[in-house]
Amino acid sequence: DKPTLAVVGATGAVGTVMLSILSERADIWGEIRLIASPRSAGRKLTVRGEQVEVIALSEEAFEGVDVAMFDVPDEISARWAPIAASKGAVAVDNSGAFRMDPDVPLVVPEVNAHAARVRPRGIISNPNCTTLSMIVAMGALHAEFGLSELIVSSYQAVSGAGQEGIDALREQLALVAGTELGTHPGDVRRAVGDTGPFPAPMALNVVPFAGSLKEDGWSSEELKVRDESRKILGLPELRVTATCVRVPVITTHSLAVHARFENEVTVEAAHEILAGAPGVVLCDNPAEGEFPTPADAVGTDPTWVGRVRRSLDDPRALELFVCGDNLRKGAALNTAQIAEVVAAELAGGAAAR
Ligand code: 2RA
Repeated sequence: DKPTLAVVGATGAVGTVMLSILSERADIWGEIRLIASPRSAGRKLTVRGEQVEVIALSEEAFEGVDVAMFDVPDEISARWAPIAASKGAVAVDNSGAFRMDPDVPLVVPEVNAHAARVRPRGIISNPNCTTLSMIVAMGALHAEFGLSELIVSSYQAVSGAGQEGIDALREQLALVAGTELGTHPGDVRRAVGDTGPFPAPMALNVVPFAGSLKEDGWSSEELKVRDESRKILGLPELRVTATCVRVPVITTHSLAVHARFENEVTVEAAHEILAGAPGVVLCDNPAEGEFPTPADAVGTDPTWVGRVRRSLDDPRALELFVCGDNLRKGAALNTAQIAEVVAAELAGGAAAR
C-alpha cells in the first residue's frame, strides 16, 4: 500500500507551492490529506489534478498518516508535530521549532539524507530557506575540499516574509514607478509610508536586516545560517559569518559566498564538482553574460551557482554566487524530498541512505 501523507498548512504561501510540487513529482503517495486551521477547513484545493477538501487541524486528523509535513508558524509546529508523531506519523517540519534540537535531525537529502533515519522524537526538521539556498552547493564542495570557513552575504527575496512581504513590495513598486523618487534622502520612505513587515522601504532599496534582532546585534537569520550549516554539514566548529540583506526581489534568495577549505582549490576542480553535483546547476560564463540571477532561477528546483573565482589572496578559498528559489528548494521541495526519503525507508527501499 502506498503511504498516506498529510500536508499541514496547506493553504499558506509555502503550502500552495507544496501542492504543485506534489502534483509534479513521482506519485508515491496514497492518500494526500490536506490540513489547515479551522478557518480554512472546508476549502477545496487541487493536488494531483484532483479537488481535495481541507480538514481542520485536530488529533484525529493524523489517524492513519505515515508522514506529516508541517508548514505553519513555530508555535503551531511546537504543539502539533509531537502530536502527529505520537499518532505514529513521521513529522517533517519546516518551522524553526525543532531545528537545533539534538534529538531532531536537520536534513537536506543531497547532503545528509542518512541523518533522517535517526529521529528519536519522530520529527525531522527542514532548514531555513537562507541556509537551503546555498547548502547543496557547499555540501558538494565540502565533500571534496573540506570546508573550514564560510563568510556569506545574503540577498533575500520578500516572499521569505510570506504573502504579506510580496504584497508590500508590489504596493511600493506601484507607488514609485515612473516617479523620480530615489534621488533625495528619505524621499522613498516618505512616499511609501507604512513599510509592512520590513523595517525600511523595499522598493528602490536594499535593507541590511532580515528576521528578528538577537544578542550582540546579530539577526535571527544570520544565526540560523551559522547554526544550521554547522549541523547539516556535521561541522560543529565551522567558522561561519553571515550578513543577511533583504532586496526587492519577489522570490529567490541569493548569496555571495566566501568559502575557505582545508586544501588548496582550483576553479576547474570546483566547476567539475558543481557541474556533477545532484541538485546544482553550474552557470558560470561571465564573458557571455552567464551567471545566476533570481529572475532566471525563480520557479526552478536547483541551486544555481556562478561567478566561481579563486580568492586572490588565499589559494584555499573560493568566491561564488548562488541563487535558489526560497519557496521551492528553500522550503516546499526540500520538505517533499525528505518525506520521500522517509517513504522509501518505510517501504524498506534503498533510497534512504
Ligand atoms: C526569510 N528566511 O527570508 C526567512 C523565511 N523563513 O524571511
